[in-house]
Amino acid sequence: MKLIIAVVQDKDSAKLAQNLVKENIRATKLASTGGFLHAGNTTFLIGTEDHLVDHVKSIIQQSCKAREQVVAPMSPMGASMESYIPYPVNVQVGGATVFVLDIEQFAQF
Ligand code: 2BA
Repeated sequence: MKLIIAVVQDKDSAKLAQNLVKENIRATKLASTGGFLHAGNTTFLIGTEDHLVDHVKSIIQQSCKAREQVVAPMSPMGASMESYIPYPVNVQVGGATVFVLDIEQFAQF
């Protein structure tokens, strides 16, 4: 069994949740925040059988798209020095960042 962790943009999370339900794939949604943009995103935890991993990845791929986002300058006063951005920059965010992990044990009580 595998645990798929998918970080997706908030704009895609409703569509992904819907498509997972449609395909009878179980998932948990967590509200999360990107370390770079400090913007809200959504993290899906999806526990699934090994043979369904590629299917789940393709559902994620079809549900999430990349977007350009302009990052406004952040003053050194309002942000920590490591995220200080002196001028507007374009970054491409997403579609989805996906991790696939082995599950040692799975139990439901
Ligand atoms: P953020 O950390 O807010 O990053 C948003 C986008 O900013 C990234 O999109 C990337 O294009 C850019 N970016 C991030 N760090 C950067 C840096 N040090 N310098 C320049 N540009 C940078 P994605 O790569 O599509 O990532 C979207 C979100 O997925 C991330 O939001 C983060 O929440 C998550 N993520 C991405 N890679 C991850 C990783 N290796 N581990 C954990 N979470 C990750």
